[in-house]
Amino acid sequence: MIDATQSSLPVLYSFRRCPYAMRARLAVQSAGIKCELREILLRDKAPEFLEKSPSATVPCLDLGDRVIDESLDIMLWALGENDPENLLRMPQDGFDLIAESDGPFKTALDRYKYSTRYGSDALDERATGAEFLFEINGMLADQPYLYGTSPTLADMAIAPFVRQFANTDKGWFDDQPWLALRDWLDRFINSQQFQSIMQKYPVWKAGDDITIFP
Ligand SMILES: N[C@@H](CCC(=O)N[C@@H](CS)C(=O)NCC(=O)O)C(=O)O
Repeated sequence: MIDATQSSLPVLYSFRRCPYAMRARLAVQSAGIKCELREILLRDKAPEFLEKSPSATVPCLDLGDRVIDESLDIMLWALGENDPENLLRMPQDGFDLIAESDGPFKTALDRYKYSTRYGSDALDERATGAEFLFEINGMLADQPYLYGTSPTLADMAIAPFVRQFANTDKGWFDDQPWLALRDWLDRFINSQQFQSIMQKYPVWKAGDDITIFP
């Protein structure tokens, strides 16, 4: 722990269980960029966070001279600084796949997981989400990661949402004939990278000692 007044590190506003924040932490960790991590409570957001984040969503990275408020942009910035695992070595198609995940798949995921809130038909939404997951399963049929033998930005950007989809009804998810997808997800969840970004941090408030991440 370092005294709050001594830090001039980038500040990463995050929330442990948010899949967008997970992927930002994965990229920042992979790049080895030291940040001050501030754990935000979504139902009681710190005013300092609200001042910085135009969207009032996590993750948000404050670089001092500018703020990056979108998780994918945080990933691209961090890996643009340093990419020792070559996560950016990905075909252009990967960006379309991420857009499909962030768009229609995420919409179906929300309307499946929170069907009461959305007044949606959970099973219809689950079926829509599953179409995307079968597409991914096909990509993984003869290679361990979406674009080959090592993970790329797309694996990191998409897997946190697939994890959330799987956890919505784990019994059903595990019964589906998408063995390659399940194996990919299990490897992601059990990876040292994922385990270490899922450490618990106390909720941040101004004046607290700083938490360095990674
Ligand atoms: N497009 C944003 C979305 C981030 C987002 O929606 N985060 C959620 C948590 S998972 C959030 O902060 N929601 C605000 C709230 O619940 O008040 C990004 O990619 O960073």
